[in-house]
Amino acid sequence: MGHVDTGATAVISDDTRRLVARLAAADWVVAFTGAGVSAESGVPTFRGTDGIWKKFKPEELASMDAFMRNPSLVWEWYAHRKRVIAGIQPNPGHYALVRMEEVFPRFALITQNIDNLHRRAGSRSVHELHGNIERNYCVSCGKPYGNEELLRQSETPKCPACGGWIRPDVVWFGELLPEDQWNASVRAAESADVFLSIGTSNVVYPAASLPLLAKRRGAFLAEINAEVTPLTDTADVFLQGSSGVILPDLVASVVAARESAERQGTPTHT
Ligand code: BJW
Ligand code: ZN
Repeated sequence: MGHVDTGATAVISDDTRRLVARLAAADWVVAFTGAGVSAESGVPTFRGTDGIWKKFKPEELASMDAFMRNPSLVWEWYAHRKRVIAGIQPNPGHYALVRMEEVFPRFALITQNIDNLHRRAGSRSVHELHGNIERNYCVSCGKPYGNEELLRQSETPKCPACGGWIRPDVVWFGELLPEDQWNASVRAAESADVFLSIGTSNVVYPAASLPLLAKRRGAFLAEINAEVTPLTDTADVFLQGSSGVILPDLVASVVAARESAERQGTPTHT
């Protein structure tokens, strides 16, 4: 356990060494992210000691039933989070994942996060499993809406076209994940040489089945998290700590290892 310490007395764990070696030789890498990756930007996580669901019950806010029962309560909660997210910035963990996209011949980023910070950081191959808080749509006619026009008004927005309620374009409990994003994520998980599960509690399905699928299909499974999760025992390596610290160090080590392999004429993928 532990992460790469780049200080004078570098302590590199066995798990980190094994992961760097796998990534140095990898062709197809998948990163699967959760709320922990955005925590260092100031986006609260869902579960755990500082999680937002210590204060709010998910079934009272993150479901269609909850929304139809009390649209203004649910909209207000999202409007608040939309404003918070608009005011914060990606952190070094997000930028390290942008770098990974440049380093590996094939790379996909699968995220459960709705905050759009991966795209804002510059990642391009992003599959969003749980939607995006910057988008909204009418529950009656499906018409899409951006945030700007809706956040200017104080009341719960209704669709000018048909009068239906407008909701955030996020996936609530009991709802299906966007089919195209899900299918692309399954294909990536099935193909990955290395699958990185980063900053997710791995308890929300079907997303949490992706690391297991990847491992079953032969991927080397690495977990990076501040705490142990239900996935930890299954993972081939576990790097415990903050993604904003571990990921930049990891990318730097992998880039160095790939460059050195190239200089020595060693093929980087097997
Ligand atoms: C750090 C760190 C740092 C902190 N560095 N690490 C039994 C009953 C009812 C339902 C079900 C059931 N069993 C299964 C279900 C289905 C349900 C489900 O899985 N429920 C479980 C919770 C039990 N799933 C669904 O309903 C899904 N749909 C579905 O299954 O459709 C089929 C179906 C159709 C009809 C009927 C039934 C089924 C949809 C799931 C949608 C999830 N949506 C949310 C809300 C999005 C909108 C919003 O934000 O408001 O998505 S829930 C919430 O959890 C959000 C997240 O994407 C998701 C995952 O959370 P994540 O990212 O893992 O965050 P945390 O907070 O849990 O963890 C953070 C981690 O980071 C921790 O481990 C920390 O240690 C770590 N960390 N700082 C590194 N700096
Ligand atoms: Zn409408």
